[in-house]
Amino acid sequence: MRRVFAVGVFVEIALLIIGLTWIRPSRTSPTQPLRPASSGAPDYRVEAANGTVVNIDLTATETIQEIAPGIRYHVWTFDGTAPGPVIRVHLGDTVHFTLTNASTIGMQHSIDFHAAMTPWADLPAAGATTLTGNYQPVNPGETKTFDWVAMFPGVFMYHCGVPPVLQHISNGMYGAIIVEPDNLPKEREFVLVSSELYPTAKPIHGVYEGDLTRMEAVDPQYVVFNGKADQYKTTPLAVKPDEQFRIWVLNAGPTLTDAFHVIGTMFLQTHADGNPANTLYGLQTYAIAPGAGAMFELKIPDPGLYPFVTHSFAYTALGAVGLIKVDPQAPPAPATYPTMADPFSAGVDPAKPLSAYTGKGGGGGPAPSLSPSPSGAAPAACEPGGTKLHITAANTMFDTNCLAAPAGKPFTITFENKDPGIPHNISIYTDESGATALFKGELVTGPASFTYKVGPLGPGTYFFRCDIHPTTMTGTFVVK
Ligand SMILES: [Cu+2]
Repeated sequence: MRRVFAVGVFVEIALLIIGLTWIRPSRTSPTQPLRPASSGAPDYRVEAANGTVVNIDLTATETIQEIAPGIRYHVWTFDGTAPGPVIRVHLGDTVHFTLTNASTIGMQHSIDFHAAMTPWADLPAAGATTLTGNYQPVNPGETKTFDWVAMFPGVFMYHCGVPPVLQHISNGMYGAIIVEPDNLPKEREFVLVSSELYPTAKPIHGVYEGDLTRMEAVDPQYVVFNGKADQYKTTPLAVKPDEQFRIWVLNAGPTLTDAFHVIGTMFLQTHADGNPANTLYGLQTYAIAPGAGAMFELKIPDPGLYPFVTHSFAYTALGAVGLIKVDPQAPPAPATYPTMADPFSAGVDPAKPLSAYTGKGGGGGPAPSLSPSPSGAAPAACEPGGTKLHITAANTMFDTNCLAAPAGKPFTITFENKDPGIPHNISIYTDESGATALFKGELVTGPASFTYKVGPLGPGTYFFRCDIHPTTMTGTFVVK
């Protein structure tokens, strides 16, 4: 059904939204002083590191996110939300970056910073069969660390670059990094990351997966700001009349252009890719290509409601619309800078903490450990009792730590998930590293039961787990 933008929707039950995590880098080892302010036109870059070293850690993992009211989607993420956290550094800073791949589904992931200049791959040595380098894939359970220097100011995309990149980006593996130029005036700010979403026609046990065929055909079901359709209709961006404010916009795509427009006003200044050296004045609409950004300065004199949209109207109705509420009663702009108190949601289902899905706090708790869990390592032995296996999940635990099946015969596992709203599955791996899957079960969101059909396995002692809770819901899988 097409959702028509109408005044009536503004009075929908107010959405509770949570603030998207901002990465506040821990600043260490202040090194050289910032370079002297230049005279004349703004500089568009620095030549070398001249700021501080900032530590940025991202964890790639998959979880469930509400992408439109009632639509729960299996997102692939950085740090548990799509988009991932907004990263903010200063021009000239050195980013000491670490990517941890905590994939729950055995997936390789990687990082690509548009704000960096570093090789996609190292020059291959003679006879090398695989590429190495900063942007190359990281295996599940592994990390990669490298340094880069923020030499250009602006708003830039970061994303996973593992093929098919279309799939990794469509499923949520992107975010914005702001490289703050020197002497940026302090103002109220907002960050909007636009993207398309391509869920399958039907959910599996209440959760939609990404549909690669739709991604390839550019048949999005939702076009969104900050990961959830229409969220700023109910939670407008509030500013005061005549207050100059700033919107950083990053278009993550993966494929559509964001024709960014605010109905009822004009852009005082538009900075292509957010670089103050690229300034345009008095624009109505600005086309932001996939993988590009812009920074807009606005100042709206008259109180009222001003929708922001993509002016590609086939897509506006898919969720790419929100409101700027110009209101004398708007809360004062935060005194500290950068301002982070503005409505800015990653679209995570507010009814459930992120920890319900990943065991990881939404506020950035410890990343899930991928080392073999004590329970999985416990010597468990059980004997095959036929080809119809049963297992139950309740309170995020399995009711057994051992399952057994006869060798060389197909079998079924009837899985009952008693945890309301929590997805679990069962997958079988050759060992506790989870690197090689023998069977991967689809997610089942409780309360529900489902019977998996598993093909014949050779004799051996294997490992099973829930991929969403890979360290706490584990056991031994015996085939003999
Ligand atoms: Cu990925």
